[in-house]
Amino acid sequence: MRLNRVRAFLGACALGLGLAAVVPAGPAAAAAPRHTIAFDQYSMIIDGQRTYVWSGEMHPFRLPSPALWRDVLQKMKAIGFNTVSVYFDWGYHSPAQGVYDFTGVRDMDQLLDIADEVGLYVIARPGPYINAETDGGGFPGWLTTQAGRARSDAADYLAATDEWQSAIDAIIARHQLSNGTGSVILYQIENELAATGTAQRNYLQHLRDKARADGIQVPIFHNDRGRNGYWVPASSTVPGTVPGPVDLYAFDGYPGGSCHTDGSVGSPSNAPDWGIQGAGGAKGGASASNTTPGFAAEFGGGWFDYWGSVGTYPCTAVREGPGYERVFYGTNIANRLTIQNIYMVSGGTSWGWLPAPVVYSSYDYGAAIDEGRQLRPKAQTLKTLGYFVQSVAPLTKVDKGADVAASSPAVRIEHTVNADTGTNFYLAVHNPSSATTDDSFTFPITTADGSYTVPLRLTGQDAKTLVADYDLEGNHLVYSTSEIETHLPGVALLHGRDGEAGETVLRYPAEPAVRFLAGSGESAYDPATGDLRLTYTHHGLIKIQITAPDGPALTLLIADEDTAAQFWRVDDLLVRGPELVRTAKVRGGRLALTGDTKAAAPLEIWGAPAVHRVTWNDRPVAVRPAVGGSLVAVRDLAGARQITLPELTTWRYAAESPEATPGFDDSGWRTADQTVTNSTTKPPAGQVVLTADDYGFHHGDVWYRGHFDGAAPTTASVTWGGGGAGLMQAWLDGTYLGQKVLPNAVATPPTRATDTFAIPPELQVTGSHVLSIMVRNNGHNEDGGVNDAHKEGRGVIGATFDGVVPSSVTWRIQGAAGVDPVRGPLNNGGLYGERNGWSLPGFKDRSWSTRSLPDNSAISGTAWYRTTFGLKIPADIDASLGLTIGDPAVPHNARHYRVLIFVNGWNMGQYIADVGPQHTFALPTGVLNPRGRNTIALAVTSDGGEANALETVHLTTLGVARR
Ligand code: IPT
Repeated sequence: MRLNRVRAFLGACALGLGLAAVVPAGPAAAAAPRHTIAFDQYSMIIDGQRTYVWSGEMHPFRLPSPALWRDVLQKMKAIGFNTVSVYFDWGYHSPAQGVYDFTGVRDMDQLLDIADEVGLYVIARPGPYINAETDGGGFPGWLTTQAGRARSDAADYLAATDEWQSAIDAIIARHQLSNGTGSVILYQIENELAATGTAQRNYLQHLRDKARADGIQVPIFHNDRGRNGYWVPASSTVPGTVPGPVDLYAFDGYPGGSCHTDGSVGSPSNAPDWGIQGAGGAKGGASASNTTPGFAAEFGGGWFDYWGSVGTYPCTAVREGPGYERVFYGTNIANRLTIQNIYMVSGGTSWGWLPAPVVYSSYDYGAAIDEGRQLRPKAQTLKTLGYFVQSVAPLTKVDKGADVAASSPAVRIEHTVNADTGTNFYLAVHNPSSATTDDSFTFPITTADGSYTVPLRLTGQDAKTLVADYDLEGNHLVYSTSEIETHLPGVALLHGRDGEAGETVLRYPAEPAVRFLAGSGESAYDPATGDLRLTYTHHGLIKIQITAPDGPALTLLIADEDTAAQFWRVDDLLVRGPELVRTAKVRGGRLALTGDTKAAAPLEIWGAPAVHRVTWNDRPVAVRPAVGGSLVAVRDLAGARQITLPELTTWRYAAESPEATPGFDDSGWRTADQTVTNSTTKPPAGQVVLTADDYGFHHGDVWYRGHFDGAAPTTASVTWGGGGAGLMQAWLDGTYLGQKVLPNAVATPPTRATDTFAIPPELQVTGSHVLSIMVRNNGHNEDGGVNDAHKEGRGVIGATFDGVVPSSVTWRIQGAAGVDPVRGPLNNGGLYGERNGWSLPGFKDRSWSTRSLPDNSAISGTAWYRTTFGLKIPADIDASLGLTIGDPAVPHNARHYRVLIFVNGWNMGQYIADVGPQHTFALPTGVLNPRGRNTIALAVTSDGGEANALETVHLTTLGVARR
């Protein structure tokens, strides 16, 4: 077997197909431990070991707090992932062509160090195009001004991507597993490039060549938008696919459905067979490449939510919850997708001006780890699946097994077999998989051990993977109707649904001693076959000690789902009790555990026979040995104390928008003087270019002042681009004309419009005039369609007076005053307050008036509210806090105002009262100082009057844990 693989590997290399086995060259490499990364049609093979790559997506740019990267990555590891998939967002690092910033929250070296330290492999996805519901799909603002078609082989575009790759590849290359200096195992070029012409082929080849030239040695892949067979390695012989310059083929899919923005929920969908169970069958052709592992580069772990929604995240977390995970991920496992990345596992926040027009600030995604970094119930199901795929090695090399028919047509069995070990896997799922009926049935199992008829039940949205003919820590498992969660020498953890019957059959040459240490059940030994049959009902924890005359002892732990959720597999240990176990270090008989508690929790440890002293978060824990080989803490671990948060009662207040007044001095602003733009939205004939990006103002708010002499018009029509739920406000000669908002609540929201302001008769006089316009740019479009959609103009595109282009208007433009060196290019736009430091913690606001909230009137335009408060969260408490504006029970109300939320200067999101749905904004520790002073500055942009004033504002607790 091994010989074959090596031969295949050399053959592929000779063909230049780049099966990556990596031998670093040069003197520096000599010291580093070398690792090999290879693959075949079954799985990745890392250091000669077949590896199930069980990956979750998280975005460092959506969590502006490096200390919390460790928190989230440890949580991912704890819930069973061995890999994290990471997009890198070009625009997040590049405020201007040639300028790249990887400092502070943008320090990707640090992120990759932490991933390695935590023990996660990394799938690096640097784009250049990422989509990801980010501004411009990850393209920097300055890229909108290029002439050449993006995502093609246009020379100016490739020069730009070269810049980005040079910068990001230098970092990624340092962290490759192959060098022994990190844990990056895979590298993605582009994302969902669904155009397949020559320009795109050249482009992909260019990206690949550049990556290799930059020292990227790990296998390279692309993520196909659906399993279309676009960009498949040349080694594959599946007909109808498009070859590309990649080593692996990968695709994405979101077949689970999400909750609807109006609050309705569709019925469950069916899980597709996107691998060896599907059409194409045993050859593996159904994965669209028959020489590389089944690879879902993104598979739905939730879905994003839209401006104007009722707020779908809590609903999506349930719809794509435990049942969905078992049915859909289970089906993928049965289809031999041995590289599976769940998008998202920790969604985070699209803070600042990161959101693409389709999304608001929260990118919670209904994911397993919520935006406040708390584990949702679905994380526990992921844990059972993640531990399973990593514990049961034969899963990494399966073929489609013989057809198996269940006794009920309401159930379908997907059968796979590992030919080397003889291990059989049976996925039992409803037929169709969307069905949720209560079905009890049997199905036949035939393995080297003989033939059995196995009883099973499926009720609700559910699926189970049973294992037969398997070496369970030196004990031979004939089959079990409980699912395997994990095992280590001396102990195995199985699980099943509470109240459902289970049976586990093990085989021994002579009758073993069987003791139920906890829970109840029956045991029967058949000397004719050697079968030991254990029968029981899943409930709580059943502990069975099996001692065979010769052979290793085994403690079987059989848990219901709630009990299974209490277990943590950390390296070679199994720990039960705490809310979370992060790390375990054994040294000289001492075991140091770290983790979290919420309520007081018991602690039991398996797999540490030589340990006699235990610490929990560096504090000693008294333990005693228990029957069954575990250690048990004598007293419960302490839980978290409750915390109290200050009321935000006193606010300082100042109005701004002086740009609206005729006498405002705009002499320092840019004069609009360009006559050519590469935006897809050209100005009307006879008008200068006005689009903000052409003048270097890429994010947030931008002001325009149009000066003209003569008669004032009766109407002014403005074509403008504002992204999702964008806003425009206008004044003539200091008089407020009103505001316009782009409509929302549809999957592809309009991102530009032409709107007309009627000029009040009293302003229609002859003289010198100034038309002041403020446009809020809620993001550049993504470029999913490869049609330069990100180049749609932002700000004012064109203006006509009484239907014609006015002959002599001098336009001046002002956006952000510069780039915040700490908070980065996406933190600020061009509000007067932002340009003058009002968003910053150090700003002196003592001369401002005081206000209390809710306020009872608002100006038209923007006013700021600032407050300072202290926090005294104890050092051993991880308090996840948020800021809530208005009534969270009402997704949107009739108030026409919106708020930019600056916390210690960080722009943590935008509240839009009449669009919604978000009321609560996560404030990550690091942005927030848990033990010191904090400043909140709210920029409130309102239509004015009593009805459009700021509502209540308070701090909220999103989760409290002790660690
Ligand atoms: C796919 C993208 O690859 C990813 O970047 C993100 O946008 C995700 O979906 C949705 O959150 S796009 C695909 C579903 C068409």
